[in-house]
Amino acid sequence: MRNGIRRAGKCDLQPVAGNGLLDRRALFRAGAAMAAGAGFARSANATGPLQIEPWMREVGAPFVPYGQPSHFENKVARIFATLPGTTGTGASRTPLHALEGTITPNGLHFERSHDGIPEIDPTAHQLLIHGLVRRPLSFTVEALSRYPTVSRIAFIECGGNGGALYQKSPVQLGVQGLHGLLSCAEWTGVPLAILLDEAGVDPKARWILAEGADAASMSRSVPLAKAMDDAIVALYQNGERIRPGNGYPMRLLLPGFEGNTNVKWLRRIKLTDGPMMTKDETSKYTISLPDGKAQQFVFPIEAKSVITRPSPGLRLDGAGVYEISGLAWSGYGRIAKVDVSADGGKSWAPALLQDPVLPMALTRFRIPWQWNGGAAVLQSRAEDESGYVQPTREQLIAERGSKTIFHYNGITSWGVSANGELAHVYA
Ligand SMILES: Nc1nc2c(c(=O)[nH]1)N[C@H]1C(S)=C(S)[C@@H](COP(=O)(O)O)O[C@H]1N2
Ligand SMILES: [Mo]
Repeated sequence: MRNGIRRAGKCDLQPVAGNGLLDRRALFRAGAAMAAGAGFARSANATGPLQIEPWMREVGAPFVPYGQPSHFENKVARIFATLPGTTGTGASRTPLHALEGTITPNGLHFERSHDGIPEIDPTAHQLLIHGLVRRPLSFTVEALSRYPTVSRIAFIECGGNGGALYQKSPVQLGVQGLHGLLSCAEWTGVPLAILLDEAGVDPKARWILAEGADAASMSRSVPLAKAMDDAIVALYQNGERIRPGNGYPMRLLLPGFEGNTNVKWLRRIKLTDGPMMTKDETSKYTISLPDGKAQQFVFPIEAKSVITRPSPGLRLDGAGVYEISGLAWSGYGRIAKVDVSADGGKSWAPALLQDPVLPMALTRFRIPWQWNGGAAVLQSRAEDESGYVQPTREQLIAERGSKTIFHYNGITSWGVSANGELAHVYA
């Protein structure tokens, strides 16, 4: 497979599902043997003795204060668009097809901003906690840094991610274009419950309003129960200060809740007795149903998965054994299982889940596949620990209609043609 997709070797393992899916345990048991028999390494006799390469003949580059990836990797980049006539509102998407493991490097974390990225002086920024509390409090970044901190690996997915799959015919994009409003990082900060306890929550409080310091003043209402449970006022992203595009100097992290509620550039939390019905939770982020009604406050992301490799834009280089790999996640907890199909959903085989499998974090899955060089349709189907199973696209649309763009978590299908090319298809 070109473009760096891993290709394993010939092996005589028996298929466990239609169209060539092999036992996931082969990745452990026979992984080395598969590679050894593969013939992808060249014979060392044929390549001759090791040469002194040009880069060994001169002193290497000096140190730099902040490192960047190799320039040979410069195609591994976000893609983005802003709405016509604006500079700020739009999104950049994570190149999921080009990444491995489960953690998104900070420079590739997706960004969704309703009015650009504010340039916030961290020494001037404050977080106000007020409303139904005994005493309103204001925190500087410096003050927050002295509170007990926790770290947590969590995905953030925009509620609009995958929205193109509600359309009648399959939009011809790859996994980055279709599902790239999804990233996962280790977030570090102060549990919001500690700050709310200090302010003294009035027994009448039921919700919080969280507001950002951007020009959009983006704000969302969230049940107090979530704020007291696992919400974090995050200051760090993968060990360094949060990037400007992701909420510097602080953001709200609500593990498993739709991206929009994870308010960036957080400046205000107001405790209230009910939701505030802000523009961001009435005109947007509601699910329009076929009967004209709308579902509001749909918070957790339902279980979802997608195959990242192979996927459109990448290409299979001749019949043989390949590893199918992808990501699964759920806002309701851990991923329990991912099944993969190579025949458009007729038959399924369980994929290997790579450790660690964390609640509300991305989980990597893998399964070996013997491609016979013919047509195939690759799909993945996640199940979370609540027992909820990712629906097919038909099931999702039968239930919800297709008037919305939000919370698409149906199955995605990649069609493979005999020339090894992949395309987004509806199976
Ligand atoms: N203040 C503020 N917070 C915001 C937004 C925004 O525009 N302004 N966008 C929201 C949306 S729609 C999403 S999906 C997530 C995206 O987080 P990220 O940009 O760090 O990936 O941030 C949310 N928080
Ligand atoms: Mo979003």
